[in-house]
Amino acid sequence: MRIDIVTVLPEMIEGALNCSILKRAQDKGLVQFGLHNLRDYTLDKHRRVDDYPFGGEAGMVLQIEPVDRCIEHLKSHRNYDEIIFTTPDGEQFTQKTANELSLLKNLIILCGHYKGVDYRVREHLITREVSIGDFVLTGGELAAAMIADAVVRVIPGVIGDEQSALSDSFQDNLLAPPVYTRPAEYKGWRVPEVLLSGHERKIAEWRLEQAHDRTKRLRPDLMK
Ligand code: 6GU
Repeated sequence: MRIDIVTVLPEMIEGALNCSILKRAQDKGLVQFGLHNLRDYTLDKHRRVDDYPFGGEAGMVLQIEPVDRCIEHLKSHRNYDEIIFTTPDGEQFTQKTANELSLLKNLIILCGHYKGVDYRVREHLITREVSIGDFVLTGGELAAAMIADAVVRVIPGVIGDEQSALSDSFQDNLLAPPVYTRPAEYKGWRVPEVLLSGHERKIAEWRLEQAHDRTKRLRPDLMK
């Protein structure tokens, strides 16, 4: 899979893509990232990519020209399955969205800008608008990094079989059960005995029961 991210702040995203599991996924050839600075696509001699809004509101608006030129440039190299725009008024990004997007071959994520982008970008250039929750970020960069992370980690082979992404919280609408590691006792706080028993069936039952209990208590909305 290939993910191209278009942004005015590539440095805000770069670190997130180039460490740990996402780094290994790139090294294994399971994903390829492209980071594109919008300023490289403007014809403006001062490399400006935003301007005052028509109608006189506060704040600056990202112009359509650099966005269009960048997307056209990318499209001249590949066919894209989806061109996503990150914005707080988009559809809610969920595990289901991540699973769906992980099946695509080529994806563009265009990062939103604090005061918005020229609406013609949204009307004509993008195919899907995504929000990561009901709160507002300074820009879409952290959202884009988060989407890339959630999408890439469910690509088969990115995470080892033992810690399969299929046992994640939310994959089956259940929160994950608690996990523990050595020592079995610390300051008198003990690990649940069943986990030390070696009894596989009982352990599986315990985990499922814990998943149900935690979901009912913490996220009853998922149980419906
Ligand atoms: Cl995708 N962008 C911004 N700027 N804020 C957000 C968001 C996205 N999702 C939630 N808040």
